[in-house]
Amino acid sequence: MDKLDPRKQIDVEEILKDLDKYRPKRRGWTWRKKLPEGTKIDRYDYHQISELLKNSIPLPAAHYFNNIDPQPDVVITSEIASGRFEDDIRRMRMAAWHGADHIMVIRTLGQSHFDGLIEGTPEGVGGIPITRKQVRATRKALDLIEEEVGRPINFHSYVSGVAGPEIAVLFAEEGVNGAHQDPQYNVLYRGVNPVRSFVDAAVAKKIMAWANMLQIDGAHNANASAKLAWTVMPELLVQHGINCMYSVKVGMPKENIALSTVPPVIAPLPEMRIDLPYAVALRELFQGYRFRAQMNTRYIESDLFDATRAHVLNAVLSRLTSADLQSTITPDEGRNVPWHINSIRGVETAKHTLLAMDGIKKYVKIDQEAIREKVRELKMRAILMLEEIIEMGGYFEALEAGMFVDNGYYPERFGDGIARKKDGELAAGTVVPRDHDYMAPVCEHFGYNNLPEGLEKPCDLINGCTFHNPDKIQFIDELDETDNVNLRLEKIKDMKKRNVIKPEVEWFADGWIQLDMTFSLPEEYAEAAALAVCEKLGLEEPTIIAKTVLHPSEGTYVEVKAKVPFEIKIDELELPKKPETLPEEELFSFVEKRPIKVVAATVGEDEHSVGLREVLDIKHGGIEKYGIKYVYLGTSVPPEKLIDAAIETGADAILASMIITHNDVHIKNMRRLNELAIEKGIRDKVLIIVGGTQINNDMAIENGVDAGFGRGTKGIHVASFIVKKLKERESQK
Ligand code: B12
Repeated sequence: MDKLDPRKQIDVEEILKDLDKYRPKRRGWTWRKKLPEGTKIDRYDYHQISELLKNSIPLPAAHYFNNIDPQPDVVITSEIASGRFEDDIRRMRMAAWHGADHIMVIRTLGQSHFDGLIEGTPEGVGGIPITRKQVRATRKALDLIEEEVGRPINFHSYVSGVAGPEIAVLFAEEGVNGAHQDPQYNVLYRGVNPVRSFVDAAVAKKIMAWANMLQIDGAHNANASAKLAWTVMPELLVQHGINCMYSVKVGMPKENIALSTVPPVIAPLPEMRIDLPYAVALRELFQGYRFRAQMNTRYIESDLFDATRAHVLNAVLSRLTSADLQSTITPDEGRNVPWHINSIRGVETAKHTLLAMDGIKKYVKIDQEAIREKVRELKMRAILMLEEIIEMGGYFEALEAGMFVDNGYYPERFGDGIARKKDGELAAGTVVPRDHDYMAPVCEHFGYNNLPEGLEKPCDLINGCTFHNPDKIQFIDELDETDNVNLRLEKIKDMKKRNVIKPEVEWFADGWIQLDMTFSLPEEYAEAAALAVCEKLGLEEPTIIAKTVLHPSEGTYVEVKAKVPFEIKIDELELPKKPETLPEEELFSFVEKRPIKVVAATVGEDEHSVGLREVLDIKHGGIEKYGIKYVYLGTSVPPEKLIDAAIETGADAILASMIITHNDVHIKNMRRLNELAIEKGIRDKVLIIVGGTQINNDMAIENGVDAGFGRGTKGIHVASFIVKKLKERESQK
C-alpha cells in the first residue's frame, strides 16, 4: 500500500507487512507553512493561517461558506491512546482530516518504571505501551496519512522514566518528531532518583537534538498537581527555566525547546485576569523559545460543555498572547479514556477558536501599563525562588527540602511540597562515574568518551551505529502469544467476514453507546432510574458517566454509557433514500414545453421564511431557475388560503413550509392540506409538497401529502420531484 483511499479504511495488516524493513520518510519536527497576512480564502481575508489541506473535513458551519477549511498557523495537537495502536491509527487519520498535525501518543500506565525497552504490541491501560513495533507501525501509518491530507504530521510521545535514553534512541531511529523530556517530571511525579533523572536527561536531550525533535517540558504538571494551581505560578517559571537552560547546555537549539504552559485557573475565578499576566510574564521571560499551549484539565470533571467552555477560553488566551502549538485535551477526559468523537471535538474546538480569533490583535491590544504590575510581581517571585534555591545549596538540596509543588504562593510556604532525596527514590545509586578509558563507539553520546583521535564520527569504529546504519536496528516482533495485534485483528477479521458491525467509541466495534436522559427526580434516584432504563433496554455494563443537577428536586440530567449485546448485519441495513434529481437539461426542456406553476407559503402561525425562499428563488438555485413560476403567499398562511390560491391560479403544486413542529402542528397541517384538497375536489390535480428542518419524506407520505423535504434541500430536488410526477401523471392520461 503506497497510498490511502479516502473511501476505504486503513488496512492495518498492510501496515504490518514488511514492518521489519520499514524506514521513516523523514526525521525532525515540522511547523506549518504560514501564508502571508491578508491571504484570501474564498472572499475572506485571513491574517494567521497556513497552507490548506488536500483532504480535510471543515468546521460544521463551513457549508454556508463554500466549504472553506482554512488552517490556523498554529500546530494543533491531538492526544490519542486507546490502549491499542491499531485503533489509535484510525483515530489519528480522523484527527488529521479535522486539522491535527501533532499526534501525541500517551504512554501506558507504569511504563516509566521499566528499566529498558519493551517489545511487541501488548494492550495498554490508560495509554499505549511504547514499543518499537508500535512506534514503527504508527509512523508508517502517519507517513501515509500525511500524504493523504497533504501536510506533515508530527508524531510524539514521552522520553521519560528510567529508560529515557533508550527511548530517545528508539525515537530518533524511528522518526518520532517530538517528545516530552523534563528530568523534573521524573523526579517529582514518577519518584525517580534525581541524579539518575538528570544524567539520563542529558543523554536523551543530546540524542533528541541530533534527531531535530521538538522537546516539550513538563512544568504544566505542577498546575495539575497543586490544589489551587495559581499558587504554583512562580514555581512554574522556575521549572521552565531549569529545563530550558539544561537543554540549551546539552546542545539543544532554543527553537526546538517548547514550554508546556496551561492557563492555571478557571471561572468562577476571574480567570482571564489571573491567566493573562501569567501568560505574558512567561512569554517575556522565555523569548526565542516555543510555546505549547495546553488546555486546562485540572478542574474539569465529566461535563463536556464545561470542558469545552474552558478550552475555548484557553485558546482565546493563546491568540491574545501567542502559541506555536495548541494542544487539545478531549472534553471527555474526566469521564473515560477519550473516545474518537471527543478527540475530534477537541481539535474542532481549537481550530474553531483559533480561526475565530484570526488577526484579533489588530483590534484588541493588551494594556501593557495596566498589566505590568502583575507581570513584574510574578517575575520577582520566580527570581526570589531561584535565589533561595541557590542559597539552599542548589536544586537537589531544594528538592530534599520539599521546595517544589508546595501549595503556598511563593514566598509563602505551606511545607506540603513534594520532597525527593538526592540519594534515594527509584533507581538510586545507579549512576557511576565513567572510567578514564571509557569508550562508546556510538554517535551523539553525551559526556566523556575516550575516543581515538582523527575519527570522522565515533561509529566509524564499528561500521556505523544505528543512526548511521539503520540496518543494524534489531526489530523484534511479537513475543507474547496471548496479547498481540494479530490476535486482536482476528476478531475484527471475523466480524468483517460476517459483514456485521457494532457501535464503537475507542476500539473497532467495542459496542459502547451513550444515552442521555433527564428525570424529574433528585440526583441519586435519577442515577438509579437511568441504570434501570438500561437494564430494561437489555444493555450491558451500564455506567453513569456524567450528571447535572438541574434543580435539587425538579430534575437531574444523566449520561450513561453501556454496551449493546447484539451485532448489526450490514447487508440488511435499509439505507435512507437520497432525493433523486433529473439532469438540469431535462428540467429546462420539460418546463419550456409544459409550463409549471406552484403556490407557496409557510403555513399555520409560522413566520419562518428563509428556507422556503431558498427553495423558490433563482438567487439561491431555487425552482425558479428551471422556469417554474410561483406565487408566494408569505408566512403564517392558513391551509385554507393555500388551497384557495391553488384553485385560483390553477397551480400544479402546493409548496408548504413547516418549520415549527411543537405539539405536532406540522402533522396537523399536512393532514389538513390533504383533507381540504380532497374536499375542494383538486387532490388529483395538485401535488402537495411540504418541507422544513424536522420533515422527512416518510412522515409526509404517511400524513397524506405527496413528498416531504428536510434540511439541505435544494431547488433541483423539488423541481425534479415535480417534473417526475407530472411526467408520470401525463403519461397515464
Ligand atoms: Co426560529 N426557530 N423561531 N426564528 N429559527 C428555529 C426554526 C428553531 C429550530 C430553533 C430552536 O428552538 N431549536 C425553532 C423551531 C423548533 C421546532 O418547532 N421545530 C424556532 C422557534 C421555536 C422560533 C420561535 C417560536 C421562537 C420564539 O419566539 N419563541 C419563533 C417563531 C416565530 C413564528 O414563526 N411565529 C422563531 C422566530 C424566528 C425568527 C427570529 C423570526 C427567524 C425567522 C426569520 C425568517 O424566516 N424570516 C428564525 C430563525 C431564522 C430560526 C433559525 C435560527 C434558522 C432557520 C433558518 O432560516 N434556517 C432556526 C434554528 C436553526 O435551524 N438553526 C430557528 C436556514 C434555512 C435555509 O434552512 O429552514 O431548514 P431551513 O430550510 C431548508 C429545509 O428545511 C427545506 O429547504 C430549505 C433549504 O434547504 N425547507 C423546505 C424548508 N421549508 C421548505 C418548504 C418546502 C416546500 C420544501 C420543499 C423544502
